[in-house]
Amino acid sequence: MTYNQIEQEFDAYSGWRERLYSGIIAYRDWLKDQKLIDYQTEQRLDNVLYTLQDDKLHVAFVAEFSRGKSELINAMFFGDLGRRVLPSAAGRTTMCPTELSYDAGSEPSIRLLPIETRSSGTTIAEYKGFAEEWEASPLYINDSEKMSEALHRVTEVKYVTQEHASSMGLPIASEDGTDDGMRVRSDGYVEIPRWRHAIVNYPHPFLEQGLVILDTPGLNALGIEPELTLNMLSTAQATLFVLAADAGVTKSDMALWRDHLYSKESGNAVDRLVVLNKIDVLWDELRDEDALKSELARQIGDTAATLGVPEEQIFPVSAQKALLGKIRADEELVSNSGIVALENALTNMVIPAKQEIICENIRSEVADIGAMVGAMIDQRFNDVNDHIQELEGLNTKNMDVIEDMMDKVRDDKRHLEKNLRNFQATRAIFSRQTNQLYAHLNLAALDRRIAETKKDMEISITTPGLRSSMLKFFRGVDSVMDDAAQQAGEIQELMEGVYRKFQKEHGLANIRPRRFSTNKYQRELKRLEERHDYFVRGMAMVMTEQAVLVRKFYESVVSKVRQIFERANRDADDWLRTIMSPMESQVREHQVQLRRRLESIKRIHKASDTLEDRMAELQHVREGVSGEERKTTELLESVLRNLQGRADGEASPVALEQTA
Ligand SMILES: Nc1nc2c(ncn2[C@@H]2O[C@H](COP(=O)(O)OP(=O)(O)OP(=O)(O)O)[C@@H](O)[C@H]2O)c(=O)[nH]1
Ligand SMILES: [Mg+2]
Repeated sequence: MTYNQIEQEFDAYSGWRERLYSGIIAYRDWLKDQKLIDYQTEQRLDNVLYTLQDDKLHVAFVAEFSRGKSELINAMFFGDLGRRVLPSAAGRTTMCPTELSYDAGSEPSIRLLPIETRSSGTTIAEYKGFAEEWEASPLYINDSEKMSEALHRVTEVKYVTQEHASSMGLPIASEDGTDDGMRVRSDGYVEIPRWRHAIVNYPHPFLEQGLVILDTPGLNALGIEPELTLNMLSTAQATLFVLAADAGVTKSDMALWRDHLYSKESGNAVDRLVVLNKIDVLWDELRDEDALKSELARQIGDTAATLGVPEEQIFPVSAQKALLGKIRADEELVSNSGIVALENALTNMVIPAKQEIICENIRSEVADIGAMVGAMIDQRFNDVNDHIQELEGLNTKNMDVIEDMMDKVRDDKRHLEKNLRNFQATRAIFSRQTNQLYAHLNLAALDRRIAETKKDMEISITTPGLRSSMLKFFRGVDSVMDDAAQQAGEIQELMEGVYRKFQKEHGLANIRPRRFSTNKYQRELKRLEERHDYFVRGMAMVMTEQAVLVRKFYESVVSKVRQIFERANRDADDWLRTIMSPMESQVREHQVQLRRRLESIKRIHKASDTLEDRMAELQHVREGVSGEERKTTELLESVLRNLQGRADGEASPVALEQTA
């Protein structure tokens, strides 16, 4: 087998994920055993584990038709299979966006969504939830003939009338033959893709580890299906834009790049790699090594200048030779194909980006739980130390002193109970404020806003008109989020007051309630707005069937905004459900301690226990808490070590692990 960089990096990445996963399980189980966490906190840790498990890495391939996207995917990911997996041929080949991934829960298969579903106004993401809408065929992975037959279905087309094509929002090619639309045959029928989307469930090692590859057709797919640009490309950890050395950067390549891939906002498209494919064409033309080198350098320079990216971001390769080289295990051919540098660049981009996201998502959660557990342990120390001190003052077995002491503990206990009753009264205010928070995040209200905006949009026929009603919509939802943030702040303050009171009056450890921030939703809304504004501005230039497209596009934005709100609601639920729990477990533990202290003083009082015995026992308890602390710190540190690195701009955790 040929040396495969991607495979190694993926293995390292999976290893890292496994370590993190099992570290968190060990930590959680230990905390449970020691009763250091309550049920809610345990669930928070389970959620962290779930985030880790459900972890996909998206890589998208985008280009005009025939630049070699499918061939490149074959070469990069399936070279070890000894044959071509995705169909790749001259002319338009891939007719529908094709997602390659693996879900162990279902059989290997190819699922196809009929093109007619475009008329329904439902997004591809939503269709994923409805298995019966897709046409599924099994994938016989050990029979290469049957397998390529099945995969060939992504090339299927059908012929319909122009009206029918237009009603589905499919643009028709102009008579001068520009390639932006569906081709009209001499009999007047239009050739359109038979499928809108394909999902291939294929048990390949990379896919098993969570890689999701998106192959797009060079059929103005991005213009036709806004969801691809807005959702799939924007969530991809990397996008490869493919050009062909024999074609150069054509006008339509440029339009694709400018309209869908290049983004001023994110600098010079940092998560994009540009591939200059088919360099073998030059090998044939230019036999002379020097001439070849300078021609390549010239093409790279030109491409970089035209696209506005640094030269280092452009990778000259030959997908065809790379695939051939891998199939034949011809290392020299693989090396000449340039594929290794591209594979390295991709893994260096995708894996750290994914790790960064994972770390970002769980780091603060783990640290937060760690701090809470630390405070619980401190409190255990305090309780036992207080008790030891108490008994140390008892060396004279003065009955009065003992009785005083009992009174004091009893007072403490009563005081705590009273505070608990007062706290119940706070609950009424809490639930009122909670209702207000839910009112801001209310989905029905969002739906009303959506309906209003839609009405606005339907009456505005100009692009600026559309733009302004969409911007108004975004401003509206942003200010709703602001209101929600403010309300959450008030709840937070109320709860902090409660925490402070208990902590101050009962000497409890300083734990603060968890925060609820709307920042991440607002950031997502902002990004959505930017992408979407960019899209609308580009639209007037290229689109003909504006009304249909706006509707489709709009639906995809709306579903995304709705998802953000749904998530905010779920997170708020979670937050409100658990905001009290750290303090409740603190108080519960303190109550138990008070009862224990009272009991032990009573026994000394009744002389059924000697002071020495009690002291020895307490020393033993204290040692127990010390041991508990050591082990807890150890387990937490092992988790945090796996989460470090990326945030401070150091090497990725995977790289750290390898050099260690
Ligand atoms: N010489 C040469 N030909 C290549 C190379 N890569 C792909 N091709 C050829 O280019 C043609 C198009 O390749 P595809 O992989 O189908 O291109 P695509 O970008 O997927 O095209 P669509 O699916 O139609 O959008 C095929 O005939 C390939 O054999 C390469 O590196 N060198
Ligand atoms: Mg293709």
